[in-house]
Amino acid sequence: MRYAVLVTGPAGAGKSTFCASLITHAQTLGRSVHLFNLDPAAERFEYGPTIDIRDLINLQDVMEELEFGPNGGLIYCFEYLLNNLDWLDDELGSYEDDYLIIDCPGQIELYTHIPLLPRLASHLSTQLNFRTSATYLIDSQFMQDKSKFFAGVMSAMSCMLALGISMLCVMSKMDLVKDEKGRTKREVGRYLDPDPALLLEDVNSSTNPKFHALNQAVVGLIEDQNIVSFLPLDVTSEDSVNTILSHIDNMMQYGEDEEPKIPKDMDEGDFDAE
Ligand SMILES: Nc1nc2c(ncn2[C@@H]2O[C@H](COP(=O)(O)OP(=O)(O)OP(=O)(O)O)[C@@H](O)[C@H]2O)c(=O)[nH]1
Ligand SMILES: [Mg+2]
Repeated sequence: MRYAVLVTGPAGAGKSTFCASLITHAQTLGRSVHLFNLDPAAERFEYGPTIDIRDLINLQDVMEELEFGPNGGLIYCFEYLLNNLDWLDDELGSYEDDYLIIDCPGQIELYTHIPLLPRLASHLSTQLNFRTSATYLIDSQFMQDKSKFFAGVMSAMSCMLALGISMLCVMSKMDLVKDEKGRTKREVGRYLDPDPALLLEDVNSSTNPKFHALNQAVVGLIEDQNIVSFLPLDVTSEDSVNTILSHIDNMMQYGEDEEPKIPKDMDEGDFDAE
């Protein structure tokens, strides 16, 4: 079985940093995971990607040669990828097991307005038989007030609907919102798994009464869909990265119908693998 996890989220949310820490952590567990860079504008990586869209097409070239601006150029790069998916198929090869971490670009309109990433996700799952999932990262520093929390939840939802695969919401950079005693600041912590009633009260207190019905509807949506809970991510903590990796594994049922592997120290002997 092959697995792929799309690491998504707005610009600067910490996607590339998270990808690197997932890979480091998986390696300490003796697991083999591969980085797939899907950002044609990426400049450098802590880990060299195994698969890299820049090997197919480079944003700088597109902007120079076709005179596109940065956003039009990005869309061009993605359309080019979607028209040349056999390149991706070749790059992916036909391994029997594989675990890909896909570092996505930060322009969320690529997932929500134009179906570029959704088409890629569906190619991976239907054509290439990957179990595919996503994570959506939101920067904890943006979560310090409720209107931003609302905006964050709505963008996470629209991403999930567009991708149509299971998605884990992650609040990143938790190391930046600790108080002097090392505890998560209350105004951020309460958004990890917020109480809808309190949320409504909070947000109503600062909005024009005209919008209270809308607030109610949004809170209702948040309450009904389980998306509202965010897992805290602190890349400086191995435990935190481990927790998120196990949630991702769980979401894709990683390893559940895997062939039992012969432990390393036994595979040279005369054992029958069955
Ligand atoms: N303190 C802290 N800084 C972080 C963390 N994650 C990312 N950063 C910083 O945030 C900035 C953006 O991080 P990236 O990982 O490049 O974010 P990204 O989502 O990949 O950004 P784009 O690809 O440009 O959309 C960098 O300066 C990182 O060093 C974190 O967990 N804690
Ligand atoms: Mg990045």
